[in-house]
Amino acid sequence: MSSDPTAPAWQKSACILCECNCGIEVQVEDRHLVKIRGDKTHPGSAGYTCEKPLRLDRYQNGTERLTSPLRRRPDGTFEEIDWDTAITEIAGRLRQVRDEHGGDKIFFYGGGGQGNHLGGSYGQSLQAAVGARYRSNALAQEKTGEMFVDGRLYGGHSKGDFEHAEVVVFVGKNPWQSHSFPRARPVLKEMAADPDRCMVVIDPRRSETAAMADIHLQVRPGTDAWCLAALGAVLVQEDLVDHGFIADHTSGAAPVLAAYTEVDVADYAARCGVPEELIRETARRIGSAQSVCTYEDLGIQQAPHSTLSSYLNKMLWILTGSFAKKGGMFLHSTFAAIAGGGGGGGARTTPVTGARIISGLVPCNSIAEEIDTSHPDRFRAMWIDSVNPAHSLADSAAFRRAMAALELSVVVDIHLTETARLADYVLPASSQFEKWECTFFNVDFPNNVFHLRAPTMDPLPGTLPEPEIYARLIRELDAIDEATLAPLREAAEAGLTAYAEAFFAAVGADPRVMGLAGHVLYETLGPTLGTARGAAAVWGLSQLCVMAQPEAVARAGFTGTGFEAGNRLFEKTLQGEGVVFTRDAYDDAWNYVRRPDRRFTLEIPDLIERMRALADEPSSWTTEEFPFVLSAGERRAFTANTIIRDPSWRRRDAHGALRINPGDAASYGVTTGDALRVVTERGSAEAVVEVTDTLQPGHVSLPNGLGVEHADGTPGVAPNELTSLHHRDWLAGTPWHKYVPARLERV
Ligand SMILES: Nc1nc2c(c(=O)[nH]1)N[C@H]1C(S)=C(S)[C@@H](COP(=O)(O)OP(=O)(O)OC[C@H]3O[C@@H](n4cnc5c(=O)[nH]c(N)nc54)[C@H](O)[C@@H]3O)O[C@H]1N2
Ligand SMILES: Nc1nc2c(c(=O)[nH]1)N[C@H]1C(S)=C(S)[C@@H](COP(=O)(O)OP(=O)(O)OC[C@H]3O[C@@H](n4cnc5c(=O)[nH]c(N)nc54)[C@H](O)[C@@H]3O)O[C@H]1N2
Ligand code: SF4
Ligand SMILES: [Mo]
Repeated sequence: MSSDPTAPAWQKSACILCECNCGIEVQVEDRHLVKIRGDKTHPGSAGYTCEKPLRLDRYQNGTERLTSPLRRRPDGTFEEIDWDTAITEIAGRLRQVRDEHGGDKIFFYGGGGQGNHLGGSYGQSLQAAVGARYRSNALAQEKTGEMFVDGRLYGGHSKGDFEHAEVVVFVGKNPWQSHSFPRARPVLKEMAADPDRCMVVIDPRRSETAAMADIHLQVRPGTDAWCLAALGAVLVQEDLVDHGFIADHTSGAAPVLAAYTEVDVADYAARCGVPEELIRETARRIGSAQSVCTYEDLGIQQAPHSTLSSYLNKMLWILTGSFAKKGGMFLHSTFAAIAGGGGGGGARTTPVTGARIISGLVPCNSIAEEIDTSHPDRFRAMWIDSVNPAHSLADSAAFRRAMAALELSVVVDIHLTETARLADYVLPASSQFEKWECTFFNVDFPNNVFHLRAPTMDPLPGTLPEPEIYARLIRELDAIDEATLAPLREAAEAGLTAYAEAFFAAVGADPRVMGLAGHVLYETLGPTLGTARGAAAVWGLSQLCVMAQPEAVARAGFTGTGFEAGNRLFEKTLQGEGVVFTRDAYDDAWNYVRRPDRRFTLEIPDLIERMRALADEPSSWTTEEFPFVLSAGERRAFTANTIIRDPSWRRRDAHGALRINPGDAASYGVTTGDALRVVTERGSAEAVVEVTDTLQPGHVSLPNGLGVEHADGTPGVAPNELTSLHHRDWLAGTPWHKYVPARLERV
């Protein structure tokens, strides 16, 4: 412990590099995060961090920051303009698109990354102000298939109690590197060390997690649907099903069980390349466990049959009744929704191609097709905040063409990204350590945690926090009249109790207020919050959080009549520390099942039909021309999407190597450090090779987040120069980033 009285104070914040958002403490000197440590008092991470945040300063200081709004000149270069000009011109052009083509032609993409969702609350107000109807974000290239299944089965988001489960199944998930649940590495180590517990990993690659597992089902890439169907079939055919659970808690089980009865386990095992006996042994272990949880991620969500695989994955814990108990799966409370809800329901489709919209999100692979067309209903303008779609969406070239076809594009970012370089206007945001911030990745149970972070330093001159950017635009658009705002401002002066009465009365009187809620809160409650003005939206979210789950919030200590509990929760979050906002007992997971009878609805006819069709479908999509499977976008020790652009941040794997099996490497006469060319139907790129027997023959992988432009060079391959739009899930439209048919060439 340093007791140096001249050292800067430790300030509480959170890591922004993955959705865990581990609590950290930082010391700031001269705008730099000079010291960083895990925050032991954080209720979620309890002092844990991985190696990635230790040089987090490079996020905001490793790359030249944007410090002025930019406007594209006709010749494609940018000129700096002042904020007033930027706001007036952008508002004018948004109005023009709305008046000529309709507000629904203004498409919103992003609104938050791994650490910053607060700005998105105000971005929603801008959507309402211009009458937008279509939006999306990265979830629509990973989670929408799972959201569809979750929505149909029980209407909530499921997660597992990995810390206590007897059997854990990771399906296309490498938590050693990618985390995604609190204190992932210690939890994995405990599991691996305990002979009474069993870790199963389904992954074509011997990932770091697979290497510590008790059972590694090393499937052939893209064949998980067969593997998962076979596991479920053994449960059904060997009668390892929890019939009591099925009878008491589900409906529509019969057609599902019937479909499993038909599965030829030996044939499916052969298709996925896993010995039949190992599949049977695994299913028996799952079937005999007191508790099972599963975690599926990109290995199936960005691969063939992803939505079907999600369904079959969830059946493993449903058939064994591993829900709402210690070590099992659960549904949880939410502080605020990160997507539009109603995952399984709704029949909305996109205006041009008729793609299915899930949880309110346009499938990412459809975006370019909804813009770059002569169809009269095409999107004409795109608002892009906290994302880098020119790098992260499949087929970067197609996205670049789409951006060029837009009448207006605006990017809000802290850096001049690949996407920003293509925009008509670029607006410089303050970094996540320069403003109030939070995320809505609050998915824990039985105690769920929300963390509103205070700024650790002033905004970089020239930048603005998103709440202020959106407020200025919405004012310019004249979206709400002073007569509505003035009484709310007055009520806010009288305190939160008076404000709550006045706010909800205003919502009742004028439904537009709800659509513009973030903005209205910023304009009326905001001024009473001083430097925390950007946190005004959290007051509204706190109130909704209490209304949605009053008992669980009360158990967390936020009680009172009327709006009191919500006001207390809000005041607590303003302290800038992680807050347990709901407390549940395991059994309370049933409260989050959104069904009148609190039962799971097991039958999803489309998916059962596709499950049956597996029997006769091909289980390989490579060709003679493209015989390899490229996994484009693996999570490694030093990758974090494109959040840190400075290549010196990376302690290992500086070039973002192409991993390849020794036999394949030998056949091309290359060894570690040599180069190979990867060619796909969309593009080609040269990559430095890393020979490793963790990959099976015919399977190569590249990391995600590389190939970003930086003054010190652009190491690695931008993966989406190699991916195609048409490789996508038949139901959710999610891309096959993990299954890109490719060939290799000597260079
Ligand atoms: N270090 C680091 N951590 C991160 C991120 C990061 O950029 N870097 N990003 C965060 C984000 S946004 C996300 S969404 C998560 C993603 O987290 P993960 O999904 O765990 O990440 P990936 O490494 O992309 O993919 C997981 C595994 O899928 C395997 N896989 C490839 N093809 C197949 C297949 O056909 N079947 C199966 N079963 N497995 C397959 C890969 O070998 C890999 O081990 O990570 C988060 N955490
Ligand atoms: N081929 C392939 N493609 C993939 C994947 C893959 O595995 N393979 N993974 C996919 C997945 S799972 C994901 S989640 C996406 C991630 O890709 P994106 O959704 O595009 O997100 P990021 O790369 O994290 O980009 C975040 C952006 O936010 C900016 N930023 C940081 N802080 C702030 C801030 O405070 N305010 C604002 N306005 N901006 C800020 C950063 O500078 C950066 O440009 O990529 C997807 N694309
Ligand atoms: S697990 Fe994620 S949030 Fe936690 S320290 Fe590592 S990168 Fe940051
Ligand atoms: Mo992601």
